[in-house]
Parts: sequence; structure tokens; C-alpha cells
Amino acid sequence: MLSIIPQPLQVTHDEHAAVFPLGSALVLTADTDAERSVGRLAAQRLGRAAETGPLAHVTPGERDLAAPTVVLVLDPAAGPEGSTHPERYSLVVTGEEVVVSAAEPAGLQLGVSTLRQLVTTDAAGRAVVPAVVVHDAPRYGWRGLSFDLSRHFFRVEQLERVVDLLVDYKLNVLHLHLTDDQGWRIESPSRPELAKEGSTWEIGDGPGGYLSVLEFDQLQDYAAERFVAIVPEIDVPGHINAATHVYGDLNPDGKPTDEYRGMEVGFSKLTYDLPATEPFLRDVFSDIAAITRGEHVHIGGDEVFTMDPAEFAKFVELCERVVLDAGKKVVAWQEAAHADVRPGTLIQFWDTNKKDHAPFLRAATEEGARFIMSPGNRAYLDMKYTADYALGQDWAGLVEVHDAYDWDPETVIAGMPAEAIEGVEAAIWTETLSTLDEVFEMLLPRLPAVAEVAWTDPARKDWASFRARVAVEAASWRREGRAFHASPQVVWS
Ligand code: TNX
Repeated sequence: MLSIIPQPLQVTHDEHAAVFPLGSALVLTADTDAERSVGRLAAQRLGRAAETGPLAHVTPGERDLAAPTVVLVLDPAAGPEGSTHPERYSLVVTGEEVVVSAAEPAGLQLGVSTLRQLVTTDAAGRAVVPAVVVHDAPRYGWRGLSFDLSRHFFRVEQLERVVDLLVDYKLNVLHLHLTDDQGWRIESPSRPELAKEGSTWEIGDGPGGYLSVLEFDQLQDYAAERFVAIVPEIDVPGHINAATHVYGDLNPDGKPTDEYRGMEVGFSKLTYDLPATEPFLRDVFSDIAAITRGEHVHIGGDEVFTMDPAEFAKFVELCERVVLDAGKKVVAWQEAAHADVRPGTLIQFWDTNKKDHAPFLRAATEEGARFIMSPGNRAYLDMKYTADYALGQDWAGLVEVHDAYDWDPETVIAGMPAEAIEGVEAAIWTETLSTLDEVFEMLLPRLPAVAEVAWTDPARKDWASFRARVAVEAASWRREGRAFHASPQVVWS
């Protein structure tokens, strides 16, 4: 069995043909900046998989014709017959050569992710790749993970390990939940006191922390080189205690609120009619838009339990306007669909406990909204695997690997038109997760399951095959030092 996650559109495998000797191969790209960067990273990743140390990366003038070569080449004809998807790629492996072709540099990296998963060892213990032909393209263009930095803070180096994981499973969005009741985790240049005074605690007794603009930039560089977009979220008008702690004038009584180290949600909020509120929103959303390289900014909007709908709508309208004026597109949690969101805004669906929401979510699509699907009972990877699992929460239900795998974004909301779905995001909330090991234990093996939902044509999905394929990946998790949960639903080989 060839083990590739997410399952590609087309795979053919010749078991009798010669295998490719990866351990002694060169990686060849053209001599443009983008291709050199893809080649250098590919040489590192493939070398780790082959356990040889980085492969040599060469450009045409340096090619050694005698050496087995992994050729990365841009070619508009790459991908499945007739596909025009910008991320399409093909991978052809013979005994002499590997050719990864793609329409764009991002597709070359996707092909390398597939190649990396095909590395095995032959009888002599050498790293080899079987003879295959793969033609592939994704179902959705937005394939992400939402990561909560507020409840527990994680440093750039840790977030880079998460980006590496996304790349392995062809995910291309890292959404950072940067602010909440338990801490403000991003420097806002026009309001330096916000992160300085609003980030010094977290849940439990850890020290908290925040990303400086420089660190945020370092992460964006790292992610951009790997074709992962960073989508920052400033969550308003609820989940705002870190800011109301720093600025008493955001509160009706003028007094700063206390630091909050608990796990409750829904108790904090802004007040639209206070004089300090609009300048605060303008500053933080202009700042985040200015330091963000990607196209999107997330304005939050979830779980404001005690605000009248007219006031809530004013918040959504103002934040949308500030973000759009700054040249970015808007993402918001599903509650924002209660306000009049503008066409082009992406709505992130999450709350699978709420009933009877289908009509108004469908109505939002008629106004031009598109959806990112993060159903809590499928894609919230902070949910416990089983009732007695030590980590995680269970408000959306228990999410075993099969639950994370066996769903279709198109049928989550009754009557939602398929064209309204932009993509899929898993989410990891960190109330109960304070170390990267704990985070990885919740992500693996469920994130690859959600990745297959986001990438693979439903006709090509197959649970029996997934539970065996995902086991093959455990060797790479061990090699990369990634913790994982040995779920009994997986056929560990
Ligand atoms: C719901 S999802 C929340 C978060 C919590 C999460 C815990 C969403 C938009 N709001 O504030 O951290 O549940 O699972």
C-alpha cells in the first residue's frame, strides 16, 4: 500500500519497476529566487526523511548528470488532466529520476510533501522511493489550523514547529487567535502598553508573553517561505478582558478589570458608546493590518452573550470598515453573520451545539458571505478523544480520529450551497494545553484527518485506508520529536 495523506486525486504505482535511490540524490531547481528557496527546503526535508542529512541542492549549471536527481520544475501542464487549480502538481518517480512539476512554486512544495511520505527503506536499509505517478490538486484552497495563543502563550520557535506540521499535510493557513481574556499576545505599535501590561499572565501560573512585531515578522517569513498564510485574529467585542485590564476607560465604570486566569468564556465585552472604544478599535485593527503580510485579518465576534444585537452589529460594521480600509479582507466567527456583513467577508462556522442556525447562515451566503468550516464536533482538536482523556474539553462532544475524518464540509449546514464553502480549518484552543507536546498530542493523529477532509475529493476518501495510512506517519512524528496520541482507532503497524 502506498501511504499518502491527504489522499491524492490520481495515483498509479508500479510495484515491479526499479525504486529511486533518494539517499544519494541531488535536488535540482531553476535559478530563480522562488525555486531556489523551494529547492533548499526540499533538500532539507528529503534529507531528514532519508536520514542522510540535507541532500545537495543544485541549479542547472551545477547539475551532475550521473547522479540520481529530484527535479523540481514549473510547468503549466502539471497536475490532473484539465485542472487549472493554482496548487496542482504532478510527481513522477522512476529508478533514475524524480520529477515534481507544478504550475506555481507552492505546488512544487506540495509535490515534495507527497514525495517525503513515500520514502521507505529497501532490504539493504537504503532510503528509496517506489515508482509512482501522482497527479493532484486540492478540493479547497483554504486549509487551515486556528491556534489559540492567549490561554497559553507559545513562542515563535514553537509556532514554527506547527508550520512544519501544516506543510507535511498540505495545510496552508495558520490562524492565530492572538487576544482573549487571558492575555493580549501581539505588540500593537500605536499602543505599546497593551501587550506589555496585557500579556503578563495566562491560565494557571505561567508567565504569559507576547509576540513583538519583529517576532511576528520572523514567523511570517518562516511561514511565507513554506506557502503558509498567517491570519491574525483580534477578538472583539467579547473575549476582551486583557484590553479592559489595561484600559479602564474601556469599561463603563472607568476601572481596569482584573487579570483573568480561568477558563470561562463570554463574561467580558466592550461598550460601543464609550469615548475610548472607537479609537481603541481603530488603533488595534489598523496596527494589525499594517503588520500583516497576508490578505486576511480576523475580527473575532464570538460568544458575546450579553450584548444587544444592534450594538453587536455596530462593532462588526466598524471593525470590518477599518480592516477593509487598510486593504485587507475580513474573517469573522459565525456570530457575525447576525450583523450585516459585507460581501467578501469570510464567516467561520464553529458552534455545532447551536440549533436552528441554518436559515440565517444560508441567508448570509445570499448576501455574498463565504464560509470556512470548523465544526466543533469534528474539527475542534482541543476536544477530548475519549471521556476520560486527561487533556482537552468536551463541550462540543468527544472527537476521536474517526469523527475528525468522517465528515463533509458541504453537509454541515443544511442547504448551504457548495460554492459558498471557501475551505476548512481545524482549531486548537489552549485552555488545557500548556506545552507544545500537549498541543501535538491533540493534533496527531487528528490534524491529518481534517487535512484529508480539506484536500481530498470525497469519492477518494476511505476510513479503512486512512487508519492504516496514518500509522505509517508515526515514524516521521517520532523522528521530528512530535508527541501524538496512540488512538486505538488507528491500525498502528
Ligand atoms: C469556544 S470557538 C470558543 C473559544 C474556546 C473554545 C474551547 C470560539 C469561536 N469560541 O473561546 O476557547 O470554545 O473549545
